[in-house]
Amino acid sequence: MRTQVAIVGAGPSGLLLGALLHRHGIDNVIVEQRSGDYVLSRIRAGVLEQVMVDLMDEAGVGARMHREGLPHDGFEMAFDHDRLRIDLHGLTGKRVMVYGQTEVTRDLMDHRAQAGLQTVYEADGVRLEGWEGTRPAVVFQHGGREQRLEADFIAGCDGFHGVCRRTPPPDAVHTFEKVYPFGWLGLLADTPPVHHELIYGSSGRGFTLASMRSHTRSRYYLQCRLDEKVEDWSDEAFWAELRRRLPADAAEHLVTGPSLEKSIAPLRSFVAEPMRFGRLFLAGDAAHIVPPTGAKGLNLAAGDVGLLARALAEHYAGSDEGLDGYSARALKRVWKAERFSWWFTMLMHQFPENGGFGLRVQRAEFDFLCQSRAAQQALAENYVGLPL
Ligand code: FAS
Ligand code: PHB
Repeated sequence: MRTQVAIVGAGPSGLLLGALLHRHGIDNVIVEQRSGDYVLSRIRAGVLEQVMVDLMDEAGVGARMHREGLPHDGFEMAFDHDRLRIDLHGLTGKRVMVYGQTEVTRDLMDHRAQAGLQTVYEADGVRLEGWEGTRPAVVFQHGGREQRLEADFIAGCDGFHGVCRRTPPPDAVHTFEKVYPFGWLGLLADTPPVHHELIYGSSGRGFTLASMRSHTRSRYYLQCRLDEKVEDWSDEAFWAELRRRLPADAAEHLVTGPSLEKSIAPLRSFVAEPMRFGRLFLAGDAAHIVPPTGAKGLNLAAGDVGLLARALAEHYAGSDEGLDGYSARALKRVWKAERFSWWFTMLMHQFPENGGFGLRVQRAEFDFLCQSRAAQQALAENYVGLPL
């Protein structure tokens, strides 16, 4: 098999890159280790920045997002029972789009199938060859035999646990990591959201996020200990704890119901540098992870993919300036999102190890946000997403 760009991973990064390359007339094949149903079953991000919305439109897959997505002009922060609305549109002129990653993935998969683009699902033992030279290849087992996909370039879009970042020699990859001492217990339910905008809450019992997927489907998160298991949490226990952590006037509107999905996600900040190794380019979670507090993970992945698609199009038009500058340019945006996601996580979560002083400093930061439009504007600019 041969193509121009071999993409490893059929998550949002790989699928969006494939769609953008197709728009530029660049042939590409995706090699994915799991089934399409498995990829669709993962419940993850919920908020899209304008950069992501624009890229979905550029890829020609934005119609359902605009039809069913919920444009949001702001969100709320709550410290115990004090609330502050961050007026994203008033402070930045921009808004965000509430539209689940599952739907983004579904739209991209449907587009890929309709365009007749090849995706190899359930590929085993994926490994990369020749990425240091000019004839890279992705080798894998499929249909009971070894297959070799030769390409001009390989895009490593295979997420945090993928093979691509682990392919170059360890001393060629410089990693930076911070692991947080808690996780997020998430629950999805067909119940009306508790509020028309997202509420990020910090209470003595821990962090809470009240989000949504539509006017009839809610997504909630509770900060939980790393030694907790999903089976420790019945639906009733989750709803009771959520009600205790939400501001009282929001909790009054809480509608409970059976969970459609419950999962615990660990939180980490992680960056691998550089994001290019010869003809191998990393994008999305393969290169970086942020704690989901700032709703940046999926959006950072989209930013990488937008830069990489343009750089590859320039290559085939005769210039390698974009490819040569890809890693440095992507990392500048990545580190700003890493900082914001870390800052917002440190502000909103409970860190018992920081004692009373830590609690007072968090409260002082919230009080300063309440009194300073400049501080709110800085938060809003980061939340709506920095320019590509
Ligand atoms: P993904 O991990 O989504 O996709 C990588 C793909 O590569 C997968 O399909 C995988 O099966 C495949 N793969 C892996 N190894 C392979 C191999 N060796 N060969 C072939 N294929 C391989 N972000 C937010 O903004 N908000 C959130 O609330 C949020 N919640 C999250 C919860 C969890 C549990 C996780 C893990 C992430 C969450 N994220 C969130 C971040 C998430 O949305 C990612 O940023 C997003 O999925 C990134 O997409 P990809 O880079 O495509 O990586
Ligand atoms: C979600 O709806 O899943 C979501 C929204 C905002 C975040 C994290 C997750 O910051």
